[in-house]
Amino acid sequence: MKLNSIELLIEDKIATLTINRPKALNALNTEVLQELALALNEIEKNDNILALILTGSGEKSFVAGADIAEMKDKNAVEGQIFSKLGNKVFSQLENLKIPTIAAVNGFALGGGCELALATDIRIASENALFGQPEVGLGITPGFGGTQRLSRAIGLSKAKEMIFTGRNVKAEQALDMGLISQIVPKGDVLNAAKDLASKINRNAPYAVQASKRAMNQGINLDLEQGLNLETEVFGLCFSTEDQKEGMSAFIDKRKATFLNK
Ligand code: DAK
Repeated sequence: MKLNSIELLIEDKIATLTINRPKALNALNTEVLQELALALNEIEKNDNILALILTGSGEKSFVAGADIAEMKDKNAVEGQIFSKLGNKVFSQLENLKIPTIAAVNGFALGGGCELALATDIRIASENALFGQPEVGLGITPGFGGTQRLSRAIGLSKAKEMIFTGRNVKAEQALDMGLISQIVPKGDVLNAAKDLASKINRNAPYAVQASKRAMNQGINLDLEQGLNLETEVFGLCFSTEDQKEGMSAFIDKRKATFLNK
């Protein structure tokens, strides 16, 4: 697969996708979105990949939003095509069966904040800056920000961020629950790899089934959510990993799970 604006590295069962347009602070243009779709297709097909990390190249920016230079002159039809592509990629990322981590290494503005919100876990370097500045550009957040930000940090805080367009530093983002960890500048990719490795020590099916239950459950009422949990819990008992995990506990040894 030939990629121009992003890089895909697969190492130790962890895929790392790096958005690589440092001159434009890794802004999302059509090519980046198309290549992300291609790379996600490859990752979906590869059962040996157990976790995905998403980051931006350089130490200044994760993703400084959708590419304003490209968007500026779009007409309504072109805007819709761009929107469809973006929403498809972001949903594909959100619905990936493996756990995903955003390693936010600087600006995460507009579409960049929304991209991070489409991952499961966000960790950030101390220089990271989050924001949804779209209303200042005369548009609404268009890659899920009006929906995923409030689910992540609550409606009132999300409204304050989106209505004001103000940026939020890493410390505040941690307080708000937008991210789960801050690390020194330059360390965020390694921290994300450590986190992915910790996750990958566990039974892959159980991790992935937990993700499915949580992602689907958040849109269900409690009773339906608990029914879903019962279903995925039951299915675990048809896996080798459940037998191995519980036998290892009884035998006082470390479990060796399949697919590792
Ligand atoms: N798009 C294109 N180029 C960008 C960019 C962006 N979002 N952000 C930065 N750049 C480019 C700059 O133009 C500059 O290019 P040159 O002039 O060197 O050619 C280069 O990156 C370095 O930027 P600066 O010189 O501005 O660097 P500073 O350190 O001074 O400032 C900054 C960094 C991140 C604070 C500043 O660049 C900035 O405010 N950037 C824009 C941030 C922003 O507003 N982001 C939100 C974009 S709107 C849609 C769905 C979703 C969206 C839209 C539509 N549909 C449903 C259709 C999403 C919208 C957005 O994300």
